[in-house]
Amino acid sequence: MEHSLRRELEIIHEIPLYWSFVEKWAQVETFQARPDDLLISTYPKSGTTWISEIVDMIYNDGNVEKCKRDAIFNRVPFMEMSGPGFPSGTEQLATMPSPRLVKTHLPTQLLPVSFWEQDCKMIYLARNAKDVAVSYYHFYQMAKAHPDPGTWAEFLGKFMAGKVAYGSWYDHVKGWWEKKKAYRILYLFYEDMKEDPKREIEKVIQFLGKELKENVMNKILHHTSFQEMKKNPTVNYEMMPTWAMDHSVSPFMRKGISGDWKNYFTVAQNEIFDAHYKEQMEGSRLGCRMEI
Ligand code: A3P
Ligand code: EST
Repeated sequence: MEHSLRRELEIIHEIPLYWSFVEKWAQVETFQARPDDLLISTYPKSGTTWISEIVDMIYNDGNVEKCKRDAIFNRVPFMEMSGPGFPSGTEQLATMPSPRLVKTHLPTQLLPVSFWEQDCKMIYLARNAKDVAVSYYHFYQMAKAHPDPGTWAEFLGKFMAGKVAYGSWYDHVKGWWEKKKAYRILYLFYEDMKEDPKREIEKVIQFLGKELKENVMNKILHHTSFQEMKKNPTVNYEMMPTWAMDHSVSPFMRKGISGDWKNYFTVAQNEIFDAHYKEQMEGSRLGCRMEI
């Protein structure tokens, strides 16, 4: 299975993506968003699963048992996902009762237009580029749909050039930052969530127009901590078949920290990265903290 799954990425509207997603692209493009959908958008490896579990906990009033009803990839379907052996995200969503939680990694220009037309609320979570690159490198190794990442140095080069699934991190975070000006988007940062999860969860609750009791907040904080999520099979992706993801190569819930890039970047790589970063982010007011 491994050999048939690991294939080069294909290009769709100038963005590299898994061949199996591209194959069903028409379903994505024509996807019908509903006004009460909540879209959770991220560049891969930015804490998608974490924010998804937080939002599902808020929707279920902190009821842990309800949140354990199914795997996260069924509770919060991955809209553009499709591949042999899985129902596609759009198929899952079509039969799902409202209000739906929808996961995507798409850059703004590839998002189905119905989300803009319906003026859906959206939460965008960004994480600093260096930690994303390190996390993505491990994900490429454990999730079998990816092309061989090569060495860390090779992968880092591809990441900087935007030659990875979902394309350029820089364009992704900047694109969503711009959309925030005209649409209902709550723009959050992984580093802020690590620093003060309660403060960030409060922002989410307010954005959703909900009110939660203090004891519910405490339950959410505990249940969505890295330690709890790592051992929770409904969120740690151990419910995915091992032919698709091999946690013995690298667990999905890997480290869950900020600043792990320091263990991977050489001094030279860091200098080159910083210079390239400055160039790419020139003129944008968006700032990510590389550590906390
Ligand atoms: P690392 O590989 O750096 O550990 P995504 O869900 O977007 O694929 O992101 C996965 C990354 O988020 C992984 O990063 C994972 O460990 C981290 N993560 C998942 N749950 C987390 C949590 N509750 N707290 C902190 N980090 C978490
Ligand atoms: C890609 C990004 C992401 O955030 C989560 C997942 C989970 C499901 C993965 C997919 C992915 C990458 C492609 C696959 C898929 C399961 C089968 C498919 O081949 C590995």
